[in-house]
Amino acid sequence: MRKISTLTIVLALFGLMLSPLFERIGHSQGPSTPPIVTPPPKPKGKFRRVQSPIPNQYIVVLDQNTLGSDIPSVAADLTRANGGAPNDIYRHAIKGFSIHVVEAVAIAISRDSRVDYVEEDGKVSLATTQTITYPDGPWGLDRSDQRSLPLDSAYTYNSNGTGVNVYVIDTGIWLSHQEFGGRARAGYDYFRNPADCLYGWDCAGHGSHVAGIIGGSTYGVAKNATLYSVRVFDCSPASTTSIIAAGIDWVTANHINPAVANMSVGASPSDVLDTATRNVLPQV
Ligand SMILES: [Ca+2]
Repeated sequence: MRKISTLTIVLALFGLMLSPLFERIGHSQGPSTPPIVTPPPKPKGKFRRVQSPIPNQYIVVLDQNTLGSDIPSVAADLTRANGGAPNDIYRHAIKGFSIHVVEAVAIAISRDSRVDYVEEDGKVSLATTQTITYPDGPWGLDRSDQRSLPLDSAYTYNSNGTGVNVYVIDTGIWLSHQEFGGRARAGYDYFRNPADCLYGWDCAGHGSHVAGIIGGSTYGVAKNATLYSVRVFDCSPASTTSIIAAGIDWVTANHINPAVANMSVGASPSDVLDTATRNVLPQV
């Protein structure tokens, strides 16, 4: 069972590479050892469980050829026939909707020919942030500009991210922080109304920390990038697959190129997150 501790969209590109199907061991000495053949994975069913499910919450993924404009009517049709009501609608990173129903209804919906699969909504947590004590400042910044060790106590760069839009899918950003110099903007906030003066603002700290690593004027890698808050965690370090998917969906539809998306979260394996991440990758 694979385990995802940190999921970063940029790095996820590498995670999408196919695992080798065959593995050979013990072939250099002595009698030859027959190759260990890993059987191909079993086809997944249309109702898919996750490691940390949220009871009675599901994400319905429709056939990816479904027109975005048809999704609300298909969702309404499916829930009228089986029960429940659509919650969030996804049109871009995935095609589908979230729903709060008992398991039997979710299973019934999964059997519809218009449905690709139904996945249990899952708990998502923030990656742990470790503070590194380093005599002359951030270790990561020093390390990011050199492949070989030892560290040279310097971060040398010839580009500062000017004109690049970075979407931080996280707890929001403390937009007025001096490290961001007015370059941080509210992009999306799952929890607050756009009219709220705190729309997109961070009340947990993680997203601001991440945004600082990316684009802080003193400690950031891209010191002049434009930072967009995509707020999918409220003031606690816990969220759900369906909410994260809503944030990725927004980035897929609304980003301005050239664009980079970063997501530093921990989640159990999820086809919904894999699919959404795969679909946002060519966009940013
Ligand atoms: Ca260095």
